[in-house]
Amino acid sequence: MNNADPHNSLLTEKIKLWGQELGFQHVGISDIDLSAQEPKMLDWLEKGFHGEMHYMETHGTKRSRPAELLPGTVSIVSVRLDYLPEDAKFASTLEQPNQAFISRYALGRDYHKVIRNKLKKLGQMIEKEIGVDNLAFRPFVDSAPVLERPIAEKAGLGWTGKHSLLLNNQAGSWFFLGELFLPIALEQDQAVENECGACVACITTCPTQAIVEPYVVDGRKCISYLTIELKGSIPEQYRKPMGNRIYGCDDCQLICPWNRFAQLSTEPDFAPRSQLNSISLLELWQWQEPHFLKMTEGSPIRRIGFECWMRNIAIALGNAPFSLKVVEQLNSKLTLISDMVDEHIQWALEQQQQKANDKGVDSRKLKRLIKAIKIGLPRDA
Ligand code: B12
Repeated sequence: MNNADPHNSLLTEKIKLWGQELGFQHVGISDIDLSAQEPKMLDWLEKGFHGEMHYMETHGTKRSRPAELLPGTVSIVSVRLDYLPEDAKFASTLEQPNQAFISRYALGRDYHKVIRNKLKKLGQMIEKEIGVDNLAFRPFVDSAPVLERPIAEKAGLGWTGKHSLLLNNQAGSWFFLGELFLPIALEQDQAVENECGACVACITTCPTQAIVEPYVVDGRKCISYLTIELKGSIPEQYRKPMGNRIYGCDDCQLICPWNRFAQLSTEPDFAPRSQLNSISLLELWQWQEPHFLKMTEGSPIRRIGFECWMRNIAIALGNAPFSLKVVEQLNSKLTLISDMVDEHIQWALEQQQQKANDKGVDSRKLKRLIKAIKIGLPRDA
């Protein structure tokens, strides 16, 4: 380290260059002072907005005090990795209720591994440059107690949108964040201006009204939480608004005007796998557990496990237009997976029967239907 240059300007420049060479679209640097965020974070937890994401509360102030997580940390390198795949047409699946909608971020390889590997390389390049063995650096992506969005905001990667995600006026929000904690003083970047203005599109479009005030998401209401984080039964009031969203939700980003400027990902690992950008609900419903594990290998989807996957698809099938095929397929999985999934199948069958009634399905068809659903439904409809 250079005493004449306490902020290591040259090293800072090199880190940014190397970060871009490794494939990150934006590299920024901040200090570790998150004291302005801490009360807001504690307030969010106090209100219970984390629901069953107990990992959000178990680490105390480590999340808002980076040096408690990694002692000696004085600077944080924040990185942005765009994930919007080239074949971006699949948002149209939201209008096709027999197709499955999976969040754009989850179509390719698990981003945790992709970003962590790159950040580790960046740390090793810094180690080599300054000639220190075992430099106390650590890469983080999502899975550690780190306030990633506020850190990236301090590092100038963008501003916090009203949906609570980081937005950039040249890149929208379709990107992941990652950080490299470092025990070295570096030149810091400046935060940028908030450019949301009077726009409230993300707030009004949210299917479950999860953005309870500008910049604050009640996690318990967010479809992303309900389909990915929640392990048990999905509260009934959210099932219809889920539509065909079976893994995460992108509505607050799809509506955001800044995403007109989103850049396509150049990362081959984020290209859609297993045709998950264009696949029918019924096809997914027929996957047995070993097939699910095979098809989601290396994907973030695998993390939710087969039971929650089937729970989510059951709801989407309940939301699909009435069809005998759907009713038969729902029935065929009853008692096979778990009580929790059965309860969602029953709900889906009720939705299907309701739609059959509304459609005035003719008696011959209805007979076949009732035969098909005789194990599954209340008989009063
Ligand atoms: C928990 C979590 C969730 C939860 C809770 C969401 C939330 N808003 O906290 C759930 C499961 C719902 C979720 C959903 C999604 N997530 Co998420 N999630 C996280 C995680 C692990 C922690 C976020 C956190 O700290 N929350 C706690 C609260 C306290 O933080 P907060 O919302 O930022 O709260 C702040 C605001 O309330 C703010 N605030 C309050 N009042 C005011 C007023 C003003 C004026 C301002 C500016 C701010 C402000 O202060 C609080 C404290 O900083 C991060 C990764 C990480 N380790 O940081 C990823 C992360 C935020 N998620 C990410 C993504 C991609 C998503 C989804 C898009 C995935 C999907 N498609 O389904 C959705 C988007 C939903 C949404 N609108 O938030 C990315 C976001 C990238 C980006 N561009 O910003 C992250 C950074 C992961 C990553 N490494 O890339 N997520």
